[in-house]
Amino acid sequence: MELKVLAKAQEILKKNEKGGFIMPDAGYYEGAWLWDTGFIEIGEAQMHPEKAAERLESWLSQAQWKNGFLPHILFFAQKTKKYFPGPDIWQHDLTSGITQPPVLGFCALRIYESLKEKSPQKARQFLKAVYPRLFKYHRLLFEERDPEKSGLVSIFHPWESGLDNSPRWEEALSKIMVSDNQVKEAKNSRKDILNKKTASMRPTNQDYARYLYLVRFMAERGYDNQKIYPEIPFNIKDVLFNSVLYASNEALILMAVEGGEKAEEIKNWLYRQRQGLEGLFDQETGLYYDQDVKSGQLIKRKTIACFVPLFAGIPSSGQAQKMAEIASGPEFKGDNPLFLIPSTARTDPSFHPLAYWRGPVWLPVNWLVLRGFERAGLAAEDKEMTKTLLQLILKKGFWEYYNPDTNKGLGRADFSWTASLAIDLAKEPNFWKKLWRVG
Ligand code: 2M8
Repeated sequence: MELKVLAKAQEILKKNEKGGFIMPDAGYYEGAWLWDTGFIEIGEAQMHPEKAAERLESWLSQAQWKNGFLPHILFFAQKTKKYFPGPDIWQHDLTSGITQPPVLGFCALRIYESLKEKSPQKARQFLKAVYPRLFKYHRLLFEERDPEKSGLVSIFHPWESGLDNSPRWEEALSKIMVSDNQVKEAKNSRKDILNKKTASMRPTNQDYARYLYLVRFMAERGYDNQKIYPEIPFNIKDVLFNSVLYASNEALILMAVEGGEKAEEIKNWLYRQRQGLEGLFDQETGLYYDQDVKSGQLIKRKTIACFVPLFAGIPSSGQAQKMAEIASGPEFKGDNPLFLIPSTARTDPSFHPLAYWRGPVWLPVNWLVLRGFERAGLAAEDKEMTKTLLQLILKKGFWEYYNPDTNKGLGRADFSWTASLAIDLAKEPNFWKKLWRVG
């Protein structure tokens, strides 16, 4: 099984290569996305560590803004053929103006460790190139996206969460009023609407009108976080984003130690973060939720994001055990013989098995939870999910997402992060356990 997965996965990653990067897929996404790149290079690190190191270095040096910010897309050209919104909307050279879940810290550590086995000198050079960039990005997040020093950084756009049309964002978005003309404009701009089969699964034109409203809100303020933070209608402490940032900070500490750097500032972030994340736990339901900065309330919608604090080692062992029971119970796994976690709970009023992040199973977030089970010492759940995810991919192919009832592949075929994370699962490395020793 392992060899078959590895061969096909590598074929896909090769096919999706362009301009020195690996795109999410070869057909629609015309650029290199932040968290896709992170997940892609985690798999690549295990096959071609030198290339993975080169690509991450080059992505960081081309995408990073002067102030340290890392945008969520580095485009290949000033004009996109199909993908919307392209650089003309973002108004920031070849990049977008928002970020994405900060997975690059633990991705860089993964590459560093593989490279060290092959060439310690190259590994040191890689560390020297990427560590300061990642540190600067994290510092910016803590200084400008958490001015109140809660230990939790804010996101300003649903796309920053990576789980674009998650029901978690419904209420905050409903407060943004958009006119019929704005909805029409969104409709006319979206070429993916031409592909009827996929378009019906993706966010609606109404959603897009609001997404564009938020982009313009930020662009008009020159992407100045100080101006945006107090005014933007969408200001959320996202539980997945912050858990991933925690794990990337742990990775930065390991890298700092390797490179002889001081890690005090990062340790302080971790201390504050742990308190912030613990505050997102809801006793009644046994899960972790996002917090809306405007209302101060937890957004109690059950989605896969509720489980991601496991990846950061935040839940106590009792909490983790209960979370595993919820994940494998009727609300999430349901009757599916495979242990897969849908993006949204089956009991949520907005659950739909075909609707993008409102139900379908996505590999990267399942991977975060599975590694979270591993971290919590829940070996049975970890093993079972690894087995079923590989079975799913072998039987159905490397899709962007899957129907949680029928397991049918959906969205775009031959998707890069599905391929690269399949490599990580098939090789069953002990690598991640090493990361967990810090914290
Ligand atoms: C999807 O998001 C982009 C916007 O960033 C889109 O729909 O146009 C999401 O699935 C996101 O998580 C992912 O990084 C991106 C590329 O795969 O596509």
